[in-house]
Amino acid sequence: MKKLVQLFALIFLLSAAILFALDRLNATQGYSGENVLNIYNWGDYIEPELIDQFEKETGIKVVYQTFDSNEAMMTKVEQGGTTYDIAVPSDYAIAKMIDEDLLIPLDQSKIPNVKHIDPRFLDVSFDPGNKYSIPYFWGTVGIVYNRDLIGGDAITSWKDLWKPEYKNQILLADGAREVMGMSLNSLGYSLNETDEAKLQEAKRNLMELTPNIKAIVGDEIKLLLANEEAGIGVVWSGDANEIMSENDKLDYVVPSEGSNVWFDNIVIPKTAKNVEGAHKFIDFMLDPENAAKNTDYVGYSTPNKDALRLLDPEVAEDERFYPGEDVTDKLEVYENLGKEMLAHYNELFLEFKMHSK
Ligand code: SPD
Repeated sequence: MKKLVQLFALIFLLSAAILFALDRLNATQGYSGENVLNIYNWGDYIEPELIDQFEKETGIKVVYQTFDSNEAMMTKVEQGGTTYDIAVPSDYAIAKMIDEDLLIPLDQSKIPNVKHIDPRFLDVSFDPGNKYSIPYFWGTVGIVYNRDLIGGDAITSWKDLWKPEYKNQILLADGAREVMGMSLNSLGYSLNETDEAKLQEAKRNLMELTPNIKAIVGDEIKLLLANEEAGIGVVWSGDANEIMSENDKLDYVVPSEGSNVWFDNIVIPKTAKNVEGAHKFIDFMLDPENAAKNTDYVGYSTPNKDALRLLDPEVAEDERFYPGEDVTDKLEVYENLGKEMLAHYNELFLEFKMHSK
């Protein structure tokens, strides 16, 4: 009898250990199955109530993880350790992921709400025919500045950032394309430059900006600028929009030399386990009411024309965040420069980052 009790105790302990190990595995590798949707999105990039609403409407449980750069996202999707059903890369990253066969072609018949997207955001160069991606948000890269803290003239150009009076005043968004692009544009070059001499010149130019750099940061850039820890930030337009509603001393400008116009689209990675649920999620996010609610919360510019009509006209008509084609035509989209050149941009950016610490 004693042996039997010991045997049961052993079986119990082993089962508990196996259940614990499986739970850990799920936590690190993502849950999978028909009733679960693994979403990989930028930080601060969805209205959380929409996740609850989607779960209630569909009975699908959402497991949500965030990233802070295209590079970090692509590395994780390529490694395949965690299998995501949804990811939200930007333009050049989408082109790269298509090239590397990392995405599933979308079934357009399951996304009827695509009719709400403004046609100017469809059939774009990085994904002709929207075979793999559906627009989520878009925007520009520019400069947000605090009129009181910097005093003097308004900032209008990238070149202004190198002025000695901005010592220790600048926060930069932590992105290789953004920072290298800023430097290239300030020198009058394209932000898709591949000429080595010009890239080295752009790096040296960045090194000269070091005394003015306070920090290179991720999503916390918004809090730091809103709390006036620095007077200037190089940011994505939606982040500027969000903090400008909290601090009326802030303004946003797209620099006169030119800048980047970017598009973040929703895709389904090849390793997805819940392709059906992923299509449901995409269609859900395109519903104009949901897209408007998401836009209100996130602060970024929506490509959804019918959601735009539901927004406060003051928001929808603000040309700083909804510039017309006359402005966006002068801006550049990041091109997919190929694996090696993108790695080179990263290296140059990292060298500058180490130098500016
Ligand atoms: N906090 C959400 C940030 C999303 C920014 N995406 C912009 C990518 C530009 N390449």
